[in-house]
Amino acid sequence: MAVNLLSTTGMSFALRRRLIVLLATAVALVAGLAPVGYAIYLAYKTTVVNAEDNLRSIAQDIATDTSQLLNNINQGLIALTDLTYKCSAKDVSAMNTMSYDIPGISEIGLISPDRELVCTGWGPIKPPLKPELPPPQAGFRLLGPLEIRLMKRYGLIAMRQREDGSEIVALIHPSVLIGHMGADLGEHGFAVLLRREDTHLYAWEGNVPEMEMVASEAEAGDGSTQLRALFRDGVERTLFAVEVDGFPGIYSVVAAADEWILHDWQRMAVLLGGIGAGTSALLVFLIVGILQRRLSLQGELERSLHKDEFEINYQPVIELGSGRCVGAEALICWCQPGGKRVRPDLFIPLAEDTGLIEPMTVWLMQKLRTEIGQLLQDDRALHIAINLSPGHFESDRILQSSSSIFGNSGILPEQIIYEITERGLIDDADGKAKDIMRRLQSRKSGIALDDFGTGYSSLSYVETFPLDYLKIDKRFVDTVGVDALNTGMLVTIIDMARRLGLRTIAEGVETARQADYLLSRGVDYAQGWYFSRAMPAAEFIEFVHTTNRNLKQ
Ligand code: G
Ligand code: G
Ligand code: MN
Repeated sequence: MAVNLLSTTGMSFALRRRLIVLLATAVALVAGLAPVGYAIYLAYKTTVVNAEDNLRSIAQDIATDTSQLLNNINQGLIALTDLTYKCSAKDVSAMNTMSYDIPGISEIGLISPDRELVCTGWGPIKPPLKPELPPPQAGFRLLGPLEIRLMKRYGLIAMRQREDGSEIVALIHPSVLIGHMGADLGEHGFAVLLRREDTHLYAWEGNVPEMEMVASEAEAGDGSTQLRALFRDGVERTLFAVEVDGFPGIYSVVAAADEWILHDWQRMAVLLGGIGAGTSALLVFLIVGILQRRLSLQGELERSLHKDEFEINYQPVIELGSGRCVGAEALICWCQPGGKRVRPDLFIPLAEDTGLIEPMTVWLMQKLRTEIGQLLQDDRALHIAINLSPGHFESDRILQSSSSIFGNSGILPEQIIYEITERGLIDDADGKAKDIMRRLQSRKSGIALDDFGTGYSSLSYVETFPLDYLKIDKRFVDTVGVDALNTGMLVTIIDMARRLGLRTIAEGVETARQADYLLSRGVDYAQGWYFSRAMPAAEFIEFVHTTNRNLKQ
């Protein structure tokens, strides 16, 4: 019977499944990565701020140290104002003492007004040297770095002009400054002194490439200037420049490339990124795993319905007074290929959630029509009970499908009992469910309340809905002869049903004692293993015949 049962579900299952998995994966990725992304962003901000503070304070330290050093040298040169050109022993000794006393000075010399080096701490220079020097200039100044040929090294020269035009020069070894600049600034970082007019570097460490262009410049407070500059080596650097106090135009400059500034952050980002990726992967794994399982069960359910892999088991219902079989409850059963049977309580809730329950019930009605239609025609006293779900009461479709399936099947509407379960809550604010039940009843079908006493609104159901039967749940039947207190509940339920004019069906009857007790209390019908298990149609038909034939004899 290949009806298109899937027409109600719209989009193809495979497509929907892929979409859901994709969506869940995206959600899991976002949930796992977003917090980590934010943490990485915050860490980035903090790292940059810290690194810049660090660079600025290095530049300031160097400026302070340099200021002190140059000040000392300047003071020393001022103290030597009465040196004579004679280069006497006294002159030489004064120069020597000075170069020992003042850190940073490695040599002192005297340049005559006609630009000749006449005297040093080593003694008179004979004949005098004529070094290449810039034109004289008043006060203190700094030159260099110049290559000092004697030493084959670079040095800085501090000069101070005297009133007669002569100059005292001090040779400063740059290592003094470099010592102050020993901070580790990474492969592309450096610390230098810089003179504004000629952008000349006074002291350096490593290779200092020429600056190509300055991208931005900002006063960073504390008298320091922050720059972003591209250099000839193609590396962009952040620089801080601080003017050396007391020596206008001379700057302490430190520079570092991003790789140094972001070094710690990069390590942290890798770590956090790993954690985030791990979390996401775990989430994706879990969510997709759960979905796959659920979706695959759902998918299998849909396919099975197509392939007619379901069966109906009929559980006989016995009239307690006479022992007659008055019909059966139709229970759907999922018999997977390979003989595996799946219990309804595993797949019915899924079918209810996915709306598949409607085509399943349609299938069940069609199937029972072919299987026991003849039996029901032959014995008009027989009933068949069909389980409905809360979803069935949200639209008129059950009215249409039942009348079209049973319409001219030979099965009379009064032979059908619809069971509504108490487990799923029917919220009937608009009276829709009640209306559907009334219309089923107007065809003379019966309405039974299933699982009575197991839900939270048993009494409100009884009050709200137009019922014909009450099915007493197995757990009350189980109390017979065992649990006096709850037998009280059983008695109460039976009495209540009688007062409301409802016929009673006891479920899960397993012993003769239970059956006798229920009969003595006036229960009308019973089903359960004491009478028979649920069974396939052919066996059920046989069961009806033997049970009822034996009674007639
Ligand atoms: O005896 P068994 O374990 O098969 O019990 C089946 C349970 O599943 C019953 O509680 C019954 O309410 C439910 N069930 C069985 N068949 C159907 C069906 O066709 N539709 C609905 N909605 N429920 C069913
Ligand atoms: O539709 P309903 O929810 O009443 O389904 C009854 C459930 O109880 C089914 O799972 C069925 O297999 C089971 N059942 C039916 N009769 C007996 C019985 O006598 N004893 C036990 N233990 N289970 C039963
Ligand atoms: Mn039932």
